[in-house]
Amino acid sequence: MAVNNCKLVSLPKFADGMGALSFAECGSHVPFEIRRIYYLYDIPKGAKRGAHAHKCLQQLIIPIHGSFVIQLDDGFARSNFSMGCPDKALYVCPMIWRDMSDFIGDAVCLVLASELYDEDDYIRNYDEFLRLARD
Ligand code: T46
Repeated sequence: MAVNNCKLVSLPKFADGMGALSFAECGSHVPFEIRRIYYLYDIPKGAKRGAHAHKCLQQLIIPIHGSFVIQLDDGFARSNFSMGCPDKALYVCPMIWRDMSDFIGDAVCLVLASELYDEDDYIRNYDEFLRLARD
């Protein structure tokens, strides 16, 4: 899979003097059935997360609050995404290494995932990832 298969997804936004509302629906904005959600929060300054790839998992990453940077790597090319708008999500396909950094503004990262948690789906060694990705 290539980083080109990962893309920013614009979510609907309804804003008025009372605040804003965004949503994501399977089919329209989420290209998989959602089997799990999880969220990252209370992230200390300077923290780095990710540093792994998934063999099968698909995800939609939504910056609910604050901002952070995600670097995606398919073993050949890399792309950086600055995530800071709650109505701009990032779809990440399988076999993409991700590094997350620069969490600021009490960042909260919501993730919609296509599968239940499975440690066997993780590739946590970068050399192993490169070998598999380039095969
Ligand atoms: C990604 C970024 C955005 C669970 O028990 N269940 C879960 O659903 C998850 C996601 C994690 N865990 C456990 C496994 C680890 O012991 O929580 C611990 C930290 O998980 P992980 O190393 O996956 O955390 P991050 O923040 O580095 O990465 C996660 C996702 O795994 C990853 O796919 O894109 O959030």
